[in-house]
Amino acid sequence: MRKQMTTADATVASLAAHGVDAVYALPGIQNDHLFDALFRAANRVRTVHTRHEQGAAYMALGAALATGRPQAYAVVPGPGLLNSAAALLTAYAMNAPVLALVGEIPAQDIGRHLGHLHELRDQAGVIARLVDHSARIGSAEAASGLVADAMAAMRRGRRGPAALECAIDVWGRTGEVELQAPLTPSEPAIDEDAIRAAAKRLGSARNPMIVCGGGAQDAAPEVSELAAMLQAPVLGYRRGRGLLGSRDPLSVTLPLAHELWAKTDVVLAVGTRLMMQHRQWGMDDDLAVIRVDSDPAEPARLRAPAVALIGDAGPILRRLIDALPAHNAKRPARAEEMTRRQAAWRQKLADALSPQVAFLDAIRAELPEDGIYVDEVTQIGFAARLALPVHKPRTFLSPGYQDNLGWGFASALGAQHARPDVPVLSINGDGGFLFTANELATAVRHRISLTAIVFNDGAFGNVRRIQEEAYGKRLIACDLADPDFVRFAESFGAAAERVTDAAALRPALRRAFARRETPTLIEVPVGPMPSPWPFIFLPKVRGT
Ligand SMILES: Cc1ncc(C[n+]2csc(CCOP(=O)(O)OP(=O)(O)O)c2C)c(N)n1
Ligand SMILES: [Mg+2]
Repeated sequence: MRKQMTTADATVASLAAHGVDAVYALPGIQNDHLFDALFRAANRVRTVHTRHEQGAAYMALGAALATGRPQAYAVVPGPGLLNSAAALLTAYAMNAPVLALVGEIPAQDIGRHLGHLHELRDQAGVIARLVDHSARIGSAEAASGLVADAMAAMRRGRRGPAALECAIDVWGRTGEVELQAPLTPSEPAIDEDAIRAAAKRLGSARNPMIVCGGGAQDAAPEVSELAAMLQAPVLGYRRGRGLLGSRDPLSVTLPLAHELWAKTDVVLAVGTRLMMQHRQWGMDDDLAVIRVDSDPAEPARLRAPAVALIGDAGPILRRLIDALPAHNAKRPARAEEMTRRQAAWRQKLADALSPQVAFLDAIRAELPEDGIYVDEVTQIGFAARLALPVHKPRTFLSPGYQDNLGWGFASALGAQHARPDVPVLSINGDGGFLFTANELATAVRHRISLTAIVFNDGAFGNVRRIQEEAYGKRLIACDLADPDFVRFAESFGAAAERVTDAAALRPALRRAFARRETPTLIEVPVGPMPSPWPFIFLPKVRGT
């Protein structure tokens, strides 16, 4: 049914039709018509305004990661877009479905270099370097189809963000609009020969291993079934954590997987680049690699695998589960062995990484199993990647290979906004927290009950330790003048307290998780912490 409406109204109606129920945004004149449309659609799409564009984009990212559903943010062109760019880059690295709605100067002046407000030379070209799918909306009639295309692109092949630009005058133009229904992205047909080849390799393996990355997030039941059939340990590091819950004896953390690597004869790599294994642990011809990836270009990037299966992990693993019994050898149950090995590593890490592991134990004891932990580039974060038990998919959000300091607090805010039904915990260093601490105002304004811990060592501690160890203790650019974090948070209207050890952190977390509609900041003063890096940058154990 055709209807007279503006480009902005058509865009917002299409977003709503795709299940987008929030737009994280920071307004400005180029997008005034868009906000007018958002005002009219307020009963279907909530507009969450932030204090900086990076906050808006990180909130959309956090919401996308926590829900697995597409999310959107809106910013003005030029500085607005560039302020959001680190988050968009991170969404790309994390294959997260984040749609950027970006304003533009008047349509007829694009490319004429007149110097309009917020003009960015070749903005479309800049955007095209940041995302795989982008377009400029040119009319009301085109808007809905372009939203549907962008939504489909974010769910097709290698997942990731997309962007739509629209000029200031085009947002307000009207036309006869036919709303485009959501498209179903086509999946490549499953390669049955490759399934058989993979089933044969896995079936005859003596020491198989499964490695999961972010691309396996929606295939947790299949991973767990395959692990049991193969008695294969499952490694999820960072973005693959929680796919096989940490209580399962076959769920192993990074150092234990490394310990098992030299003897592994077949590895099933699901939605992971397998970067550490290729570049650090080593590969050789005695190890058959089976790759499952939605990006056809990915499996052979580092080394041609024995078998590549291209497409969505869930259906591919389901086919593998069907095909495996015909080829599967009998293997001894490995639960006892893995439990023993994992316990040994737990002790080793607890001894070596103190006080980090004690803080993580306190966090795990209080954060419910379906609560969401949001990682940061900080000492407790590095240790969490190795030692925090994770029980469910999408409950451990870690920023992928960008590892960008300061992503955490605003992303966690988006996660908590999109999942008000579970507690979300953001951990931060004093350095990273001040990247987006201004969004405390957003948390208070929109009544988002996020809990954030700031581990305060008065330093870019990671940088300081590297300088101490590798540069003869000469220190530059790593000491920090910090605010009083408790008074700082309270001045925004947030709840805040300071605790000095892991025992006191537990009741503080309990109080925080019980709060509704009020954010909490917990400051934990800490000293320098032992290095996690010997447990992360692990040596080569096979190949040349
Ligand atoms: C965007 C970005 N800039 C710089 C860095 C480099 N970097 C890594 S850790 C770190 C210091 C972190 O300090 P803090 O947040 O206080 O954590 P701490 O190491 O003290 O626990 C820096 C500057 C980075 N990872 N990302
Ligand atoms: Mg610090």
